Amino acid sequence: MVSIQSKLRYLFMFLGVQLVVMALLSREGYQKRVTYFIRIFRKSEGAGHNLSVSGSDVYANLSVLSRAPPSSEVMTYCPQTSPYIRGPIHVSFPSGLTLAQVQRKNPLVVRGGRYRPPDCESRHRTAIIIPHRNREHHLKFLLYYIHPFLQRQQLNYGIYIIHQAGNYTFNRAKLMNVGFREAMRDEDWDCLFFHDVDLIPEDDRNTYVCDANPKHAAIAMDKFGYKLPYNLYFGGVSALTPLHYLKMNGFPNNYWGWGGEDDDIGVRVSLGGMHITRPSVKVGRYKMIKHKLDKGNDINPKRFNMLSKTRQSWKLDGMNTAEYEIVSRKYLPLYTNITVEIGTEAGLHTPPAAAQPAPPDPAKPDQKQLKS
Ligand code: UDH
Ligand code: NGS
Repeated sequence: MVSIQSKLRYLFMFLGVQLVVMALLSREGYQKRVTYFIRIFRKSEGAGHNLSVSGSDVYANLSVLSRAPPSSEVMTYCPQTSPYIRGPIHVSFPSGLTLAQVQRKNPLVVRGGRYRPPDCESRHRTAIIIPHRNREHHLKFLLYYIHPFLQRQQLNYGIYIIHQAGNYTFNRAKLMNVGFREAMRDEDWDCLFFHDVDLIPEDDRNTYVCDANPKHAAIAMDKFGYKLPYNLYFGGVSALTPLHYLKMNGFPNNYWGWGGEDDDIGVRVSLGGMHITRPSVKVGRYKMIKHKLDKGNDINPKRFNMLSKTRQSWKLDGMNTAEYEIVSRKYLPLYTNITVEIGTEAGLHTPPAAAQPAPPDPAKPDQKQLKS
C-alpha cells in the first residue's frame, strides 16, 4: 500500500516540475525555446527520409518521369505549364550528402549535366552558368536541388561550372562572360541563367525560362528577409537571352573582388535599352547557404568609382574585350566543368610578380623563414 505521505510527496514533485516548465516558458526566451524543440522534432523527422516540413520534397513525383516512355513515335511539345510543378520546395542542408547520391537520384541526367524531358519535346533550352572557386560543398547542395527543380519544369537544360584557375582575386562577372561564350559554343541555348552557387530556389513556379527583358530571378532571399534589398539590385540569379546579353555588351571584365559588378550589370540593362523584370516575391524565393567572404575575394575598394563610369565604359569593356584561356573542359556526370585562366587587372599574360594580389603581411613570417 502507498502511504498518504508518499502520495503527497509525488503530488508535490509533479507540481514542482510543472512550475519549473511554466517558469521556463513564460520567460522572454519562450519563442526561442519552442522553436528549438520544434527544430529537434523536425530534424529527427527528416533524418531517415528527406521529408518536407514547409514545401514538398524536390524529388517527389520525379520517379514517374524515369519510367515514362515517349508518348508516341513523333514527340509532341511539352505542355505550356509543366504538370510536375508543385510550388514551394523544402530546402535543408543535411550533412553527409555526396555527389554519387545526387547522381543516383538523377538517372536521366547525362554527361555534362544535360537533360531533356523523356516524354515530350521541351519548349525551352536553358543553360545555367555558375561562377566558381573553392565552393565544392555549396555546389553539391545546389546540384542536389537544381537538377530535379529543372526537370520538374520540363526544360532542356545544361549546367556549366566556370571555375577560375589559380589564386588571383576572384572575378565573378568575367567568369560569366566566359560561361556565356563557352556555353553558346556547345548549343544554341535560348536562355542563360547566371547563378550564384550558394542560392537554392525554394519554389518551382520560379521558372528558369527567359522573359522579353532581362530577368532578375532572386528577388526574395532569406538573408534579406525575403524582400528585394534595393530597387536596382540585380545580384544572385539573373536570366538573359543571347540577344539581351549582346545588346548590353555582356558583363564588365574589370571588377576584381567582391561587390559592384551586379550593380554594373543592372545599369547595363538600361543602357542596352531594356528593363529588369522579376517574378513575384512569393515565387522568386531563395535560401542562401551561409558563409563568410572568401579568401581571394576581398571587397573591391574601387567599385563605387567604377560604377560611376559605367555609362562611359560599357561599350569599351564587356563581351567584346573578354580575354581568357580555357585550361580544361570536362563533361562530368552532373555538370560541365570549364576551368579558365582569366589573368589579372594587368592582362591575361602578366608576369606573376606584377600580379600579386596583396603584399605579404610583415607581421606573419612565412614558413620558409621559420624553417631556416
Ligand atoms: N564565388 C566562388 N568562390 C569565391 C567567391 C565567389 O565560387 O571564392 C562565386 C559563388 O558562385 C558565389 C558568387 O561567386 O555564390 C558570389 O560571391 P559571394 O557568395 O561571396 O557573394 P555574396 O554577395 O556573399 O553572395 C558575400 C557574403 C559576405 C559579404 C560581406 C560584404 N558586406
Ligand atoms: C551592394 C553591392 C552589391 C551586392 C549587394 C548585396 O551594396 O554588389 O550589396 O550584398 N554593391 C556595391 O557594393 C556597390 S550582400 O548583402 O549579398 O553581401 O550584391
